[in-house]
Amino acid sequence: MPSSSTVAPRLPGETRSELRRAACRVLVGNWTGRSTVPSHELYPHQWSWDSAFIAIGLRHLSPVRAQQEMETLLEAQWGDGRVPHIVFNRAVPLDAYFPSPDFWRSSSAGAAAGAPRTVETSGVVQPPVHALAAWLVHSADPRTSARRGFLARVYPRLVAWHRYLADHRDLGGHGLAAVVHPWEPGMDNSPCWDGPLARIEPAAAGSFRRADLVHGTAADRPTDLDYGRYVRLAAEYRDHGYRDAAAPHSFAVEDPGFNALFIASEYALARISEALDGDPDGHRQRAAALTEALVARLWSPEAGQFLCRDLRAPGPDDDGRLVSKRGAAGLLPLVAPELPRPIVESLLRTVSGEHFGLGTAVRLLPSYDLRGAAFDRYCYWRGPAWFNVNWLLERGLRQHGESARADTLRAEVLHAAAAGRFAEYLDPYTGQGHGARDFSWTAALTLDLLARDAEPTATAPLPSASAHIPAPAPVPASEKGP
Ligand code: 9WN
Repeated sequence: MPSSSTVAPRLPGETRSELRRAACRVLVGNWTGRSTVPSHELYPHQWSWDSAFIAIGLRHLSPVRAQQEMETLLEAQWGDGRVPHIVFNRAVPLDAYFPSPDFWRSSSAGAAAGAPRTVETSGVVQPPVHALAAWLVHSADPRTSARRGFLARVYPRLVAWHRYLADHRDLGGHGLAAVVHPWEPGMDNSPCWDGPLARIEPAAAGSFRRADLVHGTAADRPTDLDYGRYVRLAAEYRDHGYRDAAAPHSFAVEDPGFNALFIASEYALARISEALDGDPDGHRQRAAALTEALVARLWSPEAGQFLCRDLRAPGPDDDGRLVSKRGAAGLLPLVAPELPRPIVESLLRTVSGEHFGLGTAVRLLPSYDLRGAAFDRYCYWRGPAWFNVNWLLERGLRQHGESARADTLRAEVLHAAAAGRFAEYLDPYTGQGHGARDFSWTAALTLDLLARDAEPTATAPLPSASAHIPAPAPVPASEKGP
């Protein structure tokens, strides 16, 4: 186990360039022509927040491809502004992933909500990390971005996306966006959803066929009972035309991770609007109001972190109840720049305290409370460490002046990515990889962290980083930018 004073070694130059080549190879291999699959076997379509993280890495390989990644996703935006969590590739057989397009039936069932006619999508959403990604993609190569009119094209779509969240998803009425399905916060199987999900009658076991168990280890994946509930909720939304005003939304939760990314992205919209000679003030005001609502609704001084609010839990004032379970999403508000300093300090203590143990018990932030009864080091979002969460934490630490801790975390993430063949997630205690390998956001965020400058000096032995590293296939010169 690491001690709190451990400084992860900086990868030597040779290993860094091998790792970079390997990460590029994954992204090139997972590119399908207009976007990137998270993993060819397990997730053979385009996913919303995956694409944002992927674009953040792709910008170092091909700024044009990174722009395309974002634009392909945004082309599938619905008329009401929602950005769907999956954009289906029609060339992929229906049984390759469940729920497939014939379950969602977006173009017909979602017509009243403005679902596109020419592409099939899911009807739920994922965390709004897109404006942040778009800004970072632009910043990687502003000249090519300007020449291609990238920001001018994506800005109105991103504004409409945020407006959808503000207008249709403020189910609690206090300014935060609520998620209406465990797939929406991106952390599908978190123990934080166990309570809200327990009230949902599952769809009959024989009424659907899962595809994930063909590729994933069953013990690592959500149970059939949970899947039954996921299916029930999605079908209920679909059968109400995906209209938020009409749907009962039997699951409705204010999630701190989702709203923290909303805040970070609203600040990114301010930067984008400035770059387009617009007025950023409205975005800054919305970001500040969201931050205030996040603190007022979800901060728990006793827990020293943010918690989810279950809007459907019976409570005295009809305002739901905070869920007492500690998910890593409750630390992600560190990405919000204007968080009050005492809250930042409390979060920093929680990150390395007994519940998350970063730098003391584990090297990467686990997805769930190490001390929680539901903690499981292998099971989907019930304990394993995920690269996107750690990338966000690294950013949050740096933003709040914790550069030494951020440097250490960055080095640990790079080591883990190298040792685990770009695994989807890791056992937080041993660093052993689980889930899919050659996972796109792991490779992309590796590229992004490699692209930053300073790293701490080497003090410990290196993992074998280069064992799985063939040369990447080339990206055509036309996609590389000037
Ligand atoms: C459902 C694609 C997605 C990620 C999610 C992750 C997992 C899907 C699933 O894979 O969710 O959206 O089938 O389990 O939980 O965060 O975006 O990588």
